[in-house]
Amino acid sequence: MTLFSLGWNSLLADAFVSHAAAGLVPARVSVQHKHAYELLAPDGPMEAACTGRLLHSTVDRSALPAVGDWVAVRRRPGETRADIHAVLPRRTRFSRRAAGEDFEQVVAANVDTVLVVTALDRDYNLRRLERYLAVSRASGAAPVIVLNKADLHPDPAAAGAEVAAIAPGTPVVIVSAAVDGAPEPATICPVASALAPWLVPGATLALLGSSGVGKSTLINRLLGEDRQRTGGLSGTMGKGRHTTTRRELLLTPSGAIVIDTPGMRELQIWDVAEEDVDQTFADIAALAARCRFGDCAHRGEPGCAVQAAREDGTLAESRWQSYQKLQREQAYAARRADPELERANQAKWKKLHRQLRARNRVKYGD
Ligand SMILES: Nc1nc2c(ncn2[C@@H]2O[C@H](COP(=O)(O)OP(=O)(O)OP(=O)(O)O)[C@@H](O)[C@H]2O)c(=O)[nH]1
Ligand SMILES: [Mg+2]
Ligand SMILES: [Zn+2]
Repeated sequence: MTLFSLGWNSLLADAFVSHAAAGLVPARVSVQHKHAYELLAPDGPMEAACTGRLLHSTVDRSALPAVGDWVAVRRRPGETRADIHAVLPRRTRFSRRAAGEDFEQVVAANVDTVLVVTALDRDYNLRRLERYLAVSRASGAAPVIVLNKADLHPDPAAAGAEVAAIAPGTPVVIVSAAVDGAPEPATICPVASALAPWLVPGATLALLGSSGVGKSTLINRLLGEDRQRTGGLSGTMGKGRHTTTRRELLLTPSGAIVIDTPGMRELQIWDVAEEDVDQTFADIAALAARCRFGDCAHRGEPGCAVQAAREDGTLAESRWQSYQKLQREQAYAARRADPELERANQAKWKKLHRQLRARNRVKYGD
């Protein structure tokens, strides 16, 4: 194993110069436990913990190591244990709002391709896909949609076309991980060949999606062995249980690095830019560009192309609603991240309320 087979590159090497001078070595986080980490390095795996100094100097917990991160460590002589002194800058990071909390949770760092996995069964949900695509774009990684369990769908190609229509520009692959290798309809490609364009040596792929869609089954196909536990007993385990309970970075024989993750029940947006939402809804952005007024809010203004498309059915109402919901969440997230913007927003509302009050005073007198 070399640094490069773990995803190392020249940018990281540049960022590491000062750490190397301090006698530290690079390693990549493969598993994150509550207080400890498992790392991969050219001379083997190690267990590690952050130094007290790193913990105390880190104000924002999202800056602490996450799976996929590169860290600068000092190995304890004669031990497989190490101390993490620093986290290298992240090229990309897939973040969400931690479930039920208000802080950023880095799901995976330094990911090149996010495989957004959906099953062609009850899980299939276009609105959730849109959400994953927007967050993937915001992460800096390129999304690829993987429609799994094609064997359970009467017409997988039609489902693929439907998904492609809501995800312009995003590749869609249709697979059947559990029955891979068996004789299949020609439309279903074996997992490894379907994903070949992204299975590049040194590239990092993260598999994300709801529990039970087949992320670990897909990874086992890529590993060529049944290493990851899969939800074979999901029926008896009861609903809502995750088979995979931790995020883990694994090396595949193709040379690509994959990150398995526990299914996400919900994907709350943490930090998504307006452009990421607009790119996800490129069709709506293109319509909006044709509205008569540059600042059209698409709420009944004359010459509104969005309104016209909703009326003639070219823009599905569900997609429009989905866009608006994501846009509201994006705006909320942006305000929280930017106190200046939040103050401006509050001032705007205060002014609006004052005007309303003044108007009511004139109307009703008081
Ligand atoms: N019919 C069918 N079943 C599949 C396919 N892929 C996976 N499964 C089954 O779906 C169940 C869940 O698969 P997992 O790979 O454990 O799903 P997961 O996404 O890793 O789930 P979590 O780890 O809980 O997030 C297992 O029983 C698999 O055998 C497929 O292509 N077709
Ligand atoms: Mg799993
Ligand atoms: Zn408009």
